[in-house]
Amino acid sequence: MRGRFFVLEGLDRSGKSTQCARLVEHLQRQGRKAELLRFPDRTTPMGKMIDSYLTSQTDMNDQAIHLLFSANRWEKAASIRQKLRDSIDIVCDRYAFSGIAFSVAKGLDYQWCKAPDVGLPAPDQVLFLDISPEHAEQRGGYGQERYEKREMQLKVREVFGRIRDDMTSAQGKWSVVDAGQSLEAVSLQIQHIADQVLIVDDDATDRSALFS
Ligand code: DGP
Repeated sequence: MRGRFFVLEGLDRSGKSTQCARLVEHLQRQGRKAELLRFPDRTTPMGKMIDSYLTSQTDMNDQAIHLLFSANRWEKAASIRQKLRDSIDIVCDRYAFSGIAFSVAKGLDYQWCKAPDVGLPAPDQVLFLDISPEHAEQRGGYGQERYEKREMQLKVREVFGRIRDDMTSAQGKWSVVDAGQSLEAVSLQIQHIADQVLIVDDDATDRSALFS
């Protein structure tokens, strides 16, 4: 049976990375093959350019960096599809939804931002870890990276709301998890949602291409 593709999205410091690791462990405890993936993948040549941008070592035009983030996901598209075919579950820390949210928050057009990611492997389930920017900040504060500022995070959260509406009307699978709860409570909620995805008959739906 095909592996399942889970995407965790949310604001900076919403707990995505911790919860991704926990979900991988949860799937593995059930005897499944599960792997963690994260975007941006800063290890590839394109990822290194993204890293340099995020740490403000280089500047780039908003459109150019948007396309670079998308290209960084396309670099992995074939390998994601192959792993899913090989019955490997993928738990992905950010995906195209972050791509849209951050660029639209900077003022770019929504449809323009969506276009480069059309056709990427579509997740079976998106888990959006929702937290207010104020609450996120209390978790040790933001670091030095470019987008880690409250005004930006507020706008990003707003765009994520628009994406959620968009996905829901397109029958995409998008669940909102209250990330302000305890670590354990968030994990349990995520595991519950993931378990529902595992029992759905895989052939019933075709989720192979994003936004199409
Ligand atoms: P992370 O490694 O998850 O902390 O992400 C680094 C930063 O990059 C974070 O502020 C969110 C932002 N980001 C992630 N994906 C994208 C994307 O596709 N486009 C843009 N513009 N920003 C992104």
